[in-house]
Amino acid sequence: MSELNIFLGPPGAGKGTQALKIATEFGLAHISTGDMLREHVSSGTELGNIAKSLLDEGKLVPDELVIKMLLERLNIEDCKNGAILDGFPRTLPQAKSLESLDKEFPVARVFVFEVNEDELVKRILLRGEMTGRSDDTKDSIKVRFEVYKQDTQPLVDFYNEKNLVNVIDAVGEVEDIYNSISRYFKL
Ligand code: B4P
Repeated sequence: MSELNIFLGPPGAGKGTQALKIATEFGLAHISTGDMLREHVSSGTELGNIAKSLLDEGKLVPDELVIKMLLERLNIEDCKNGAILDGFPRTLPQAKSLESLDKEFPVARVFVFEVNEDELVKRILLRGEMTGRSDDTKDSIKVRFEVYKQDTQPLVDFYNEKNLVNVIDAVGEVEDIYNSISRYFKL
């Protein structure tokens, strides 16, 4: 049995930053669907060609494609000790796809990152300037926030009903936020 830990939160909330640290410290696989999709785009795969314009516009890649990609990833050896899902699920159908894996890959914890919108915009635009990431633009941010509210935020209720949610105040020093998450892995 390999436990899954879901990192849920709006764009720029710091899911990727914290997922990398937690995965490294606790020997878990770090699965970022955003990173995986960007790799497909840069290697020009069929999935990458479909995903490119959606990513740039801040829209979600179709569920069936992301679910297939994720399920294949979970079969890789490094997931045996458990994994952090960074940016998956982002929709109800994606969350339901995990329910069918419950015996082998149960969802153990869900961390909901809370950050106000002004701070998110600041972080994302700064990252855009520093890395040139093609979806870190004003137009795309607006769409990404709308998509988050409509498609992803309902997952908080979905996992609350299962008593799996831990809310994380994700404003402040990276190290302090890390400490508030890592304590759940030491219980
Ligand atoms: P993601 O790659 O998941 O992008 P994100 O939500 O913007 O990033 P994250 O919250 O991880 O922020 P980060 O740590 O980097 O998704 C990109 C796109 O891929 C989506 O829009 C969608 O198109 C597609 N996609 C991905 N998954 C999908 C799915 N399941 N279904 C369909 N489509 C999918 O932090 C942001 C910035 O803040 C960084 O620069 C960081 O250095 C900084 N930062 C972090 N912590 C900070 C702190 N405490 N204080 C100040 N700055 C901080």
